[in-house]
Amino acid sequence: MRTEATKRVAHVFSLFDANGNGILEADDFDLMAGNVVEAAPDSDEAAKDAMRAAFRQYWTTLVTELDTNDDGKVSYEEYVACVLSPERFDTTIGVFAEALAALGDPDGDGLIERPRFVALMRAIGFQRANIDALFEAFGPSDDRIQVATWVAGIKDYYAPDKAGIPGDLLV
Ligand SMILES: [Ca+2]
Ligand SMILES: [Ca+2]
Ligand SMILES: [Ca+2]
Repeated sequence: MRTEATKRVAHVFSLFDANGNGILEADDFDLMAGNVVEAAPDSDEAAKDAMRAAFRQYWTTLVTELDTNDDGKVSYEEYVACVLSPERFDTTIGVFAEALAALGDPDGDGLIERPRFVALMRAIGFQRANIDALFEAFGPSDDRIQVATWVAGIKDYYAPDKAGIPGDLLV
């Protein structure tokens, strides 16, 4: 596992601990899903439902795969031990990436304007300056990025063997 990859997933742990008690639990994901959906007022209900479902699946996968002491919560130690195992997380991360990017593209033209991207990433909790740096790294054209670029970027973010990728700008 690359140091950069560990830093990336550690950062996500701190953001996904939405209620800030140092441990991941179902409440965190409900809270986060609510914040993210709220940041996409123009999206239709189907896209919002898909996002909520993706957060639920994310949590279910985490608690199923990582809750080694079986207390229904995921500590940082449990999390970091194997969140970067691609065979366990590829599908869930893929669903999550597609749902998030789709939420940023309410008109379905395959492009995401910067304000929508910023709003969603702010809702997750990333820093504004880092979000802008990431957007630039995605090579925007006319201040818009491709949905597919963002999906690929999210998947790369969780890849244990990747370093020097746009996602490192978020950490
Ligand atoms: Ca928590
Ligand atoms: Ca646990
Ligand atoms: Ca669009």
